[in-house]
Amino acid sequence: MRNAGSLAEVDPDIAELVRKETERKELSIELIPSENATSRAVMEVCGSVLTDKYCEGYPGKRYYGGCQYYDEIEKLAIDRAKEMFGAEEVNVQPHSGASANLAVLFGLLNPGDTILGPRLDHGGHLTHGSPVNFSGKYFNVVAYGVNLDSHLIEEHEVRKLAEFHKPKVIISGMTAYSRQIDFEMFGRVAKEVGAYHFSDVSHYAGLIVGGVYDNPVPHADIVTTTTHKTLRGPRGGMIMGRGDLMKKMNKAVFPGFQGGPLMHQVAGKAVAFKEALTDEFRIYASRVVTNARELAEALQDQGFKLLTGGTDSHVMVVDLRGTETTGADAETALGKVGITVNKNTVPGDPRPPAITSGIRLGSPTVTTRGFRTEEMDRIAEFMRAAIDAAGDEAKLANIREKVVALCRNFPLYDHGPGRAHR
Ligand code: DSN
Repeated sequence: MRNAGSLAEVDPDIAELVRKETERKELSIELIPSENATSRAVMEVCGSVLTDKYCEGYPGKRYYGGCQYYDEIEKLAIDRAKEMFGAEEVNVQPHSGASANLAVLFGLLNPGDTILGPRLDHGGHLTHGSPVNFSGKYFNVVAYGVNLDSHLIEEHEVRKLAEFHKPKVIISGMTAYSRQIDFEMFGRVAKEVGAYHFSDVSHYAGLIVGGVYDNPVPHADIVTTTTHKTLRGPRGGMIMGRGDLMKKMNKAVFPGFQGGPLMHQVAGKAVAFKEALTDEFRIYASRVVTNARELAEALQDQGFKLLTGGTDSHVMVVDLRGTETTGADAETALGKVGITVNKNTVPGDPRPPAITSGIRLGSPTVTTRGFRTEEMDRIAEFMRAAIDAAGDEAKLANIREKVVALCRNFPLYDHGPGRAHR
């Protein structure tokens, strides 16, 4: 018989961990740029009865009965996604950004074909051709990097590699690149060498929808994104593109790589897309960038060096080369005061990926909780103080108290800590 008890009754251990995680997030400054905090409405639908259903196939063409409401849900998600990005066709079923990218590469290419993608250690993603990932194992990968002085992507580097290696796909999109990516340039070079331009805007999607970062859709054959970063939706991925190519993408997603779509997540995407199409979201996106720029300035005032000297987006990378602090040291010291960041390689990093010489920061979650430029200045002060105090537990505890006090003034889950999980 189905258990009708609440989570706290059925599994107090997990309930307690959910409570602790809610408290951790409420009382810490979340600067991981790929994370955010979804709305109550998104959490509600993701924790709803929709989690129970199999809907293999697509709207109107399912392999299971009882899918009529799911067809409507998926169509709403697709229509809203088309409106957000001006895309011709959309597939909202990928379980994640990695699943979306897997489907795109296998949908467009045959194993052994050549792809030109960004280097992982220069800010690309595992699925853009890393040797430890399917993308690097099944395809012949040529990687472009950023200029080692300016840390910017340069057209002549992309063009040179494209002309020499004649890839079938050129990937644009980064996970640790703070500046505007020139999608038009990638589209132009791809056309010149007869390649598809595949753009992965997982990091920038919310900024694009909010009108504060360029949209690759007019310049790319296929665009993928996750839905949970700046877009502030539930965890998941999606694929957008031209009608003719999307037929291949749809087949690659299902039955190519996935079985039943996670319809509670698809519904969560639909809800998040509705939220993202509001004026309020446009203001949010613009504040994300304003806050990131302020944080970048304030960190530099505190003596930190930033790759490219700032940001045009939500993300920035602190370059710790030439200091005694490693990325791992900084992540640990900041973690002790309740500032969550991730260590990150910098281009040409002399340290191994488990240590690194950088930390990656972003403003999406702190902007969601209502922080403005004044709070960005305080974050920079806390970061300087925490890194200088590394190893001094008393000093770190003192900074931690200040972080908690600041967070208490800006509740993240205004529907009440943990309530969305009940
Ligand atoms: N793990 C994500 C990020 O943090 O950028 C990319 O998938």
